[in-house]
Amino acid sequence: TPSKSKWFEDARYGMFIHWGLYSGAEGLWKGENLRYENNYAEWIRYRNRISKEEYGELAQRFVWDKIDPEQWVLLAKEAGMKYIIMTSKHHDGVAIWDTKIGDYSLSKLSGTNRDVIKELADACRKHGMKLGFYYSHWLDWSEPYAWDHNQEVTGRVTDAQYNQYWQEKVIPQLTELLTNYGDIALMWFDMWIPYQESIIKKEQLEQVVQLIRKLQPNCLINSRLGLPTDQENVDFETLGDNTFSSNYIEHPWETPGTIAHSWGYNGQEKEWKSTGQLFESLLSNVSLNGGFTLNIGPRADGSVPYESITRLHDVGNWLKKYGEA
Ligand code: JFZ
Repeated sequence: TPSKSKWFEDARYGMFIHWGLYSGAEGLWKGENLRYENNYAEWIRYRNRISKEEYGELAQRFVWDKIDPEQWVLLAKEAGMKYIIMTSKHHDGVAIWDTKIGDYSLSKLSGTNRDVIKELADACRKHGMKLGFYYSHWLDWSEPYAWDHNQEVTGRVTDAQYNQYWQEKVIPQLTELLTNYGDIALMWFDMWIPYQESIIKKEQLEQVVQLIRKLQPNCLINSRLGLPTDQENVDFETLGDNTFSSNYIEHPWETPGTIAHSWGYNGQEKEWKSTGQLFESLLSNVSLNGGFTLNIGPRADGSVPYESITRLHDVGNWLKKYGEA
């Protein structure tokens, strides 16, 4: 294993944070949550066919006096986690940082001068926490030339149109994320089909790899970028969510798992995993040479639900007592 992934293989346990405009919807739109193949709160725009403009109004629900990313870092530390992966742009296409690429960002929609990604990056540096970004490259429901996997919202696009989205949004936005926020420990992409079955071209994915290697040589890239794991350009494998591997895997790997059912905050959440289930994911992965990235979904005011805090503390207290230092 190349030494740049050593920290990741030692870390084993990290925090995933899903936080975006969808957090303000809390899993409901005008009292409704339409049925779909998944019931994820962060999919509300797609599921309920909300227009880009109306969806943007959710930015008014963010409570800036209360939002404090340092609290997420402190919670991760208490929980015994060694890295944080933050959603910088989810499928809804909204940039959580103050992007100069277009005006569809949380900062501009809210009319605030705050850049939550900057604040989080500063807090991570202060507390010695590794920081990575989730970036939805494949899907972007806010762009007519991007993609949703059923082409129901964005419509059918040509290869040339898709490449325009790629060159004019994906590459410049990734450049910002990899330039303006200090050391980025990893980039977590999210395409769960092989690129050959998608609209994405191999060259486009390789362009992303080259960009990351140039701007942040130590930054790790996960396998959901879409390129095969057995290649130079993927540094760790991301297995299907909430699944465990049943056998030892030599190369670095993790599974993402969410503490509830949704990844983003859902006010109607009913499926909280038990602390025992969380231990099971963590310990079985670690015993097979893998890691566990446990997701929380803070509210639009930045607060973390009590159900999450208690579970994180329970695991963290056990790690303090029995975990490897
Ligand atoms: C994706 C997203 O659609 C979801 O909103 C969340 O961000 C999650 C981390 O990633 O959902 C997936 C993708 C792949 C699998 C499951 C959920 N999978 O392979 O089992």
